[in-house]
Amino acid sequence: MAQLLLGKTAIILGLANKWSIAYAIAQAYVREGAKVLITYQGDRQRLTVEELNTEIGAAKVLPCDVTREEEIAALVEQLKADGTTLDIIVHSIAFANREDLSRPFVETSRDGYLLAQNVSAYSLVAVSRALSPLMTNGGAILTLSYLGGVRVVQNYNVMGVAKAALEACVRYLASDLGAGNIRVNAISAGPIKTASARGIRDFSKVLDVVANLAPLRRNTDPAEVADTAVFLGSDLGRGVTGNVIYVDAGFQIMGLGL
Ligand code: 1JT
Repeated sequence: MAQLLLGKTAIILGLANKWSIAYAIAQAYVREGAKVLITYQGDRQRLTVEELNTEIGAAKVLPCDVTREEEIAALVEQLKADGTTLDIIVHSIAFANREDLSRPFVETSRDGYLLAQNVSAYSLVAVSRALSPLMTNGGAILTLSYLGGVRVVQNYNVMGVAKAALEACVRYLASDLGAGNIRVNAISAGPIKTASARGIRDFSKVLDVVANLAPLRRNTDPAEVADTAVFLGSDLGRGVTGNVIYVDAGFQIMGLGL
């Protein structure tokens, strides 16, 4: 089959380890012929991501902590210096304090709330503002969301509020950037056992409940999230912007299951 991203350059933010959704997306993008750039957060991640890249085959691995404006600016300068233009930006970044994903939501501290918003939602705005000028030929910006942003999902708590903000950011960014033929969308993935999710209380139970109730009677595979990211990043997605596409084995449609 023809490669869907041939001739396109994509930058992928949020690849931390081989369980990262961003890792699956990077692999799918390379498979589809994209030139892939990967960023890592902080010196501690550098070696890990460079080693992972021996399997991925991305063209470049660059530093960028999205909470630091100076690092975002340095990334832009680096890309400009290399004469790089971008077609696709993948934002696959979220963070909240562990205790904020177990205690009742009403207990969320101001610091915990702002941290989740800063890393998980505002970073999309910061990255879009800085990098969209490199999308001289139009482009696609993608982020990852979760159902907890629109429904109450026990324990998702402050991350749910951050995902609600993130999905609203997608709509406002889509409106602003549409004139430059830049599309902005989110993929709302079913729960996936990433390194971040691993430590969460009852996460295995979450996976079991979802697999039992979802129309497809199974959990979500990162590779199928990645294939939707291929679609949205490719010209096949050219009419889609400001949207949230569910890749969740259908779970989101269900009301009650017995
Ligand atoms: C973060 C974490 C963002 C886990 C995340 C996340 N987005 C989805 N998940 C998985 C998840 C987590 C819970 C859940 C359902 C899915 C952990 C680190 C911070 C960022 O509850 C039912 C709690």
